[in-house]
Amino acid sequence: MTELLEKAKNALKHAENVTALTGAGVSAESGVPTFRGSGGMWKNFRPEQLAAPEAFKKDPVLVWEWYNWRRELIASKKPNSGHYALADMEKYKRFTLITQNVDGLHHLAGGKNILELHGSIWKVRCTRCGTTKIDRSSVLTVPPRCSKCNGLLRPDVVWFGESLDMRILDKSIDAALSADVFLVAGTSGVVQPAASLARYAKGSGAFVIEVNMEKTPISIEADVTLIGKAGEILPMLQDGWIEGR
Ligand code: BV8
Ligand code: ZN
Repeated sequence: MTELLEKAKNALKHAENVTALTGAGVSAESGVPTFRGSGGMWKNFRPEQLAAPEAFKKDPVLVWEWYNWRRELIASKKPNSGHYALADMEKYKRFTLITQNVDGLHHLAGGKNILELHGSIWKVRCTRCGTTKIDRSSVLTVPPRCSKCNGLLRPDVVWFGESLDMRILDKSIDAALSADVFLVAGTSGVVQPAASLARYAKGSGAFVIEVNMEKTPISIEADVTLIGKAGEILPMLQDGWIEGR
């Protein structure tokens, strides 16, 4: 591992543009269950069954009960050393953080240049008038109604089968294509189009570093795959980008 770690740190030391892509694994050590890990189940439902427009149409109360369960759980969690290490990188590099996570923990850790590819659990959107607002209360009345038009509110996240916000996706692709180092942490590399960003970065000459507890479909693009916890490995990488100051 140390040889791979040194290789990764060296790449970070000489990089000017660094782009990171994170997934649920980066929040795991904060106590937020991952999507496909064992803790991701809720009342025998898999996330993919509830994070979908059809599920919301069929039973908005059930979907809102799931989101309230997640909001309440996440509201009690704090960023971990992996979040803080990534937030720190912004001080030394031209850095863009792309996250698939909707938990807001990268912001809480002090990150500024963050692209929330799949939206935020702390934002709600009216299904009738489209008004969006940030609401950080840990539990919402079910189902929540719009203060403007009394329309049904939904979580302002991207569900399976829904297209992403093209402005955010375009910025993410640009950040992948312009990266000297592309750092992928805590994602199973299953969900598209997020998982393809590593291939775009690789294709345009980036050095790709993967941090995960296991190999993933992204590992084939990685120059270095560091197996271990993001909360432990990302701080080890940190002196790579500080040395390069
Ligand atoms: C789209 C927001 C097209 C909601 C999420 C059929 C029909 C339609 C689309 C598709 C289809 N087939 C495939 C698709 C594409 C689909 C998709 O990718 N499906 C997958 C399941 C195959 N994608 C979509 O639908 C996307 N939209 O394609 O639109 C389109 C275009 C035009 C018009 C209409 C449609 C939208 C995808 C977004 C879905 N929303 N979340 C919410 O959160 O409530 S995705 C969800 O998965 C989360 O965002 C999560 O972050 C994300 C990815 O999962 P991971 O983050 O990777 O988490 P996971 O649990 O999988 O893995 C955790 C990893 O961490 C593991 O590798 C583990 O080893 C590691 N780990 C654990 N602990 C640690 C660790 N690593 C380090 N340290 C640790 N301590
Ligand atoms: Zn409304």
